[in-house]
Amino acid sequence: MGAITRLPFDAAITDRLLGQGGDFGTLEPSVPEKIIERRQYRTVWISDVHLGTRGCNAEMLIDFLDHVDSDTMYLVGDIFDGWQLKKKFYWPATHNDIVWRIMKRAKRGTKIVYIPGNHDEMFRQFTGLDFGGVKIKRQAIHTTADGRRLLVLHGDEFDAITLSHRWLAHAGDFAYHMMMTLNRWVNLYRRALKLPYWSLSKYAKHKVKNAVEFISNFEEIVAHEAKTRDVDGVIAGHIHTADYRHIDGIDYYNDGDWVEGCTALVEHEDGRMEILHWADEIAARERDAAAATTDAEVRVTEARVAA
Ligand SMILES: [Mn+2]
Repeated sequence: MGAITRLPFDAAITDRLLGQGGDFGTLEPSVPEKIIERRQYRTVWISDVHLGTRGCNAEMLIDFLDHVDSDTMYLVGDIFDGWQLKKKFYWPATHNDIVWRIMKRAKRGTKIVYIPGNHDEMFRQFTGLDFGGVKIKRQAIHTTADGRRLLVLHGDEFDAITLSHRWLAHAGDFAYHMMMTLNRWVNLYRRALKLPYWSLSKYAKHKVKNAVEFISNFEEIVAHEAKTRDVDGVIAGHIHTADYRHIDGIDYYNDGDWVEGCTALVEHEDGRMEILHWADEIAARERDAAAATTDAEVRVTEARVAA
């Protein structure tokens, strides 16, 4: 009976997510928004946030959203993890805070395009609609300031080619979740020791030959597809590996993820593209702050000596 009375997960989850007062803008975030001067970019791409899972690095993304602004922002899929939410509804306040911040910047005039991925495919049924300034699309063409046309898509469209068997995808999914759990524990331990954030899977991906081959296959297949579409380049997510490669005349970009890598792709005002590793950006900011404090202490000491 349970299986029959249960709502289809699409309806159940979208109702629970969208039904929280129906308007995230009226709720106040649990982590107050930092009102500071932000770095301004022409465009920002983020994907693979996996809201609704313990793996999501919400604190790091909140910090990113409070320090960076853009004219346009693309959410390149797997923003929510419907697969995990279906198993167990996990939704901490910080995950709400991210939705709140995205809706808030839409209200403030940032053009936001949301391209659902495979983990948030329940939003694909809303393709063509606009939720409070967030436009839902299946894919998009972005024109850079220097006139390049870039195809933006999540990238799971190519799973059938990159993974020949479905069970392999699930085995990969299991191994991935094991690795993410380990990654979380390693970093809780590192944080206790005041060591900087370290990505286990980033390390593993560079060590494991199969993973390297898989990533490189994906990149080539996506670039090849872009070439048939008569564009200058392509921007994807999905494989949680931020990268830029020039493949067969095509600019391939991947904006990475906010589970372990914590990366975003940004376009500067002149069309120059850059991958931001947010853990490194936080570390640099903290180093600068520490240096400023030391400088101030030195000045105080010098002043005392002078007096
Ligand atoms: Mn995906």
